[in-house]
Amino acid sequence: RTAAEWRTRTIYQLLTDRFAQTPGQENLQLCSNNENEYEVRHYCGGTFLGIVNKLDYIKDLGFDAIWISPVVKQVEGETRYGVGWHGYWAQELYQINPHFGTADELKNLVKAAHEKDIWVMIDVVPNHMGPQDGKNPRTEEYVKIYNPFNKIEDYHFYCDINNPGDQGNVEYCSLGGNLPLPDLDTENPVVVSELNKWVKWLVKEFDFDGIRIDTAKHIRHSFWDGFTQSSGVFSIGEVADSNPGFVGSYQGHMDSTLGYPLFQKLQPLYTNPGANMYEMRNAINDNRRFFKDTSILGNFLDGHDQPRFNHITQDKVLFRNALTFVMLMDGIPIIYQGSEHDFMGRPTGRDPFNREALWPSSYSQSSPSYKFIANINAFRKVLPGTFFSSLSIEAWINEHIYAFFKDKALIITSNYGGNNLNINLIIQGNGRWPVGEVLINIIRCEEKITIDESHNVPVQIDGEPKVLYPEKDLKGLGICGL
Ligand code: ABC
Ligand code: CA
Repeated sequence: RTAAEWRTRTIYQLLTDRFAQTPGQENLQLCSNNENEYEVRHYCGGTFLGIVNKLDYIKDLGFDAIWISPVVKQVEGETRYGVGWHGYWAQELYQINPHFGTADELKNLVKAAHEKDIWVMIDVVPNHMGPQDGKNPRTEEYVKIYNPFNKIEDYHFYCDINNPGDQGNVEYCSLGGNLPLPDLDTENPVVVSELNKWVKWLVKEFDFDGIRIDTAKHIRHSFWDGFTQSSGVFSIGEVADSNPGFVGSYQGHMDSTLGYPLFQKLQPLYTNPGANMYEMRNAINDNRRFFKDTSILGNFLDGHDQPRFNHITQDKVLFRNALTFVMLMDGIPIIYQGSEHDFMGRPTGRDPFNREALWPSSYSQSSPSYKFIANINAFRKVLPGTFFSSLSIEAWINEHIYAFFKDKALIITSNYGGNNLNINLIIQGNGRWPVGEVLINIIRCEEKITIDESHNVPVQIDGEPKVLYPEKDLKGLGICGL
């Protein structure tokens, strides 16, 4: 699948171990509401069969793609940070993690997803292998357990990443702090061709539609040209950095990246009514300056490495504004599992607690955030291709409000939160709509706004987001009962 094909999709990020257990073999007590830091770093029993069983839950939520955690076999040893339940600690690249199921079950998952028109993006980790606690990584004894990288010369000389400003340090040294992840020597041509061969095999064998590349900033840019080409599918790299110039420099070596620079603004701006929305203007301008194509950036509000949005604020009006922005701004929205039930990652909001099992939600499809997300996804589904290919245009801004036009839509978000306010605004239509045209708010269908005699849009802001669209263009499409 190509970038252009992915552009119209929305991605649900799920952690295989935490999403759903195999039907008939559930232990729903396992990992539910566990606040013990050590225990939550262990397997909770989610499986590929569990995902298959809950594909309709994802489909009804309106997603047409999923990003699943890495699937390869992990190092099994106990460590100070628990075990590799998350999938980022590989031992055997050509075997499937038996905790999640068999290779055939994984193939069936992809097949079942495709039958429901859900694409599958696989998380791949070419930077390092899994850690072994309390052992010297530069010994034959240590590296012999890995496949295919079982020789000392397959790895960089051990050092710690301790200087984030020094790209040499970031690329050649080990992540993981006091439990170092053995860093592959991705300058060694043998290692490079082995990794390229592997990703090609993985994508073909299981029929994946895209790859999410872990730790993209920890390998030199030029490595990615061959790697992404070998994969043959759309790629989104994780360059975990707030500098748009730096993150943007990776686009081209891979199709796209996660929207880290925008994310840096989203959480502070939408969780804190005191923050200044003019920063959003700057962030969007910076994105356009430094990325070749912002329409395919993987935008997110939170994820398994970030604090839960709903931990930072419990104001659901703010959450709905942030969701509206991230799901309709230029880019491919990525929504993290549990958002639809307002999970907050108790008690800290962060790793390891932001990776809750989903089963305590009982997979309810009637919770307010589930319905809210489903509604926006349904709206995206009926929009014409021009919505996704055209970039947003700022429509109105002040310290609290960020509103934008995108194709025929006018999207109004703010960070006032739920304060029962009532502000009247006139947004200039700039000739976009004829006098008398009726716009309907697809978030609250009873709200309709008529374009005034000066071609402008008179709106009343109460703190909730608005997604306005010409009513006549929605006829017959099932949105708001039209
Ligand atoms: C475990 C424990 C942690 C413990 C750690 C040492 O070991 O759980 O509590 O602190 C996997 C597991 C983790 C595990 C790690 C290490 O492995 O999921 O639970 O942590 O064993 C990817 C994945 C991530 C995965 C790995 C490793 C990589 O998404 O799930 O972790 O395969 C860096 C990397 C990034 C990585 C992330 C976890 O660490 O670059 O690829 N994610 C700064 C740095 C970033 C750094 C980030 C950490 O902090 O510039 O390089 O990411 O959050 C600014 C902040 C900055 C921040 C930027 C993005 O935003 O001020 O701190 O970036 O606003
Ligand atoms: Ca590296």
